[in-house]
Amino acid sequence: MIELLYGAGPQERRQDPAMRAFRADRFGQFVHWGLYALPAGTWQGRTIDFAAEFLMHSAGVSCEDWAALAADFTLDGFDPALWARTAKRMGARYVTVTTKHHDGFSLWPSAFSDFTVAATPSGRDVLGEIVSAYRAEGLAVHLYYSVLDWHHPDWRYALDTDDDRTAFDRYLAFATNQLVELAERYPDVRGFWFDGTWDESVKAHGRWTHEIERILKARIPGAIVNSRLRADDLGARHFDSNGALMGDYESGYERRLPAPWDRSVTARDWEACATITQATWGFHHSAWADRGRKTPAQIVEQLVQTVSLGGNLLLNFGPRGDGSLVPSEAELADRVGAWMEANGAAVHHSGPAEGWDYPGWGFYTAPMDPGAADTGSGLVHAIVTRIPVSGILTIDVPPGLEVHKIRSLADGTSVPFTALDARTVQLDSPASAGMPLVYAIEAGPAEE
Ligand code: JFZ
Repeated sequence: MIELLYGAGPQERRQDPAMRAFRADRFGQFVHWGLYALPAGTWQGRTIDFAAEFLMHSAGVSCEDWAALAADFTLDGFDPALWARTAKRMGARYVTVTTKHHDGFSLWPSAFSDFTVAATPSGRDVLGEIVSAYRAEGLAVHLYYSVLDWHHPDWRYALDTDDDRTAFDRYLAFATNQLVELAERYPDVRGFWFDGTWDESVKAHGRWTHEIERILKARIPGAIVNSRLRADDLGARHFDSNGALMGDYESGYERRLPAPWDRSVTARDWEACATITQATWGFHHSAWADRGRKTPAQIVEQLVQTVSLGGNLLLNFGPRGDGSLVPSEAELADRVGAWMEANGAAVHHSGPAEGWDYPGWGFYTAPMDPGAADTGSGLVHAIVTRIPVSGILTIDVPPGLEVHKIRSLADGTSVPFTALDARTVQLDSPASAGMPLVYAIEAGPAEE
């Protein structure tokens, strides 16, 4: 054991109401919105097929030129109530919204910066309107904050000189001010999602990452903070130098998921974030971004794979520069929502199905019942995402259990099956239904 002042806290998994609610939610909406949605990947006629929120950097735009975009941030199509309804219909139970991305533009009228919505034509508190709209729909709100800041003169990537160190200390004081301001202005948010913490400068300030987590949790009891914030005394990130998770949940799975059979991840809380598009978080207008757009079935598959492994999925939306939703993203939300309407019981309040091994043709999830220790009996949901060519689904029943009944979750109809032996059940697989089919399997102790 290495002695650490700023390593992981003593607690194991949090079991307080906020954390339990977060865990049970399973599905969240990520929103990346800022000035970058206006140029949407093109600067002065040059389209860069790379993340739109990186355009200032990738097109080499000066701070002054980038800041001029604020004049065009007119919110003509901005309807936060519609965003919130869309997210809710999709089955998301929370939203994580960018308050300040790497370009440094603050979506709230921060007292600590001139580069905020206060300098846009409307001057409206955009973030405040978003928070209120989602809260009104009953969704929890988490605030994304990039520590990396291309706009602030005191930001440093590395600390090579005393001047760098002094400047960066000023920068961290600024970030602290902004974060405390966020906690004060929006006290009913549930958590903070940190980003832009990978540079040497931040890694050398494990103490600050530790301190800001403590400060935010003192302001907002129960606040949930992702592991990406944290570095320890030695600069180890996410997991401290002793291998313990820092923050409340692991947030390293980005545009990828743990392998379907990797049960090791069920030991902790985690959240993966995913794009609908190929590799842009902010709105990008080009065919390059559209090319990789996932279908509703792909999104559902990622979601159930995540839930089967005890994680949450944060699915990104990148509204357009005027604040309107991208039509194909709104449509995808509706189609995922239609599936969730019928099958959400396999997602919300669900987690890994203890004892049910990865079947290859899809995923098992089980209702989360924190009270019941003997999981593995009762109800299990089988989500079929990959139909076997043979047309036969084989279910390997955990030892000591037997299957009593199988029905279709969506319409309740009972599904015939054959018990080949104590451990093996077989049924005719569905024909392609377009969207994953969910079977509710009722199992109980095997009669000797
Ligand atoms: C970061 C941001 O740079 C990006 O714009 C977006 O906000 C995303 C959610 O987070 O990008 C990352 C961060 C971490 C990894 C990859 C991209 N990573 O750990 O592989």
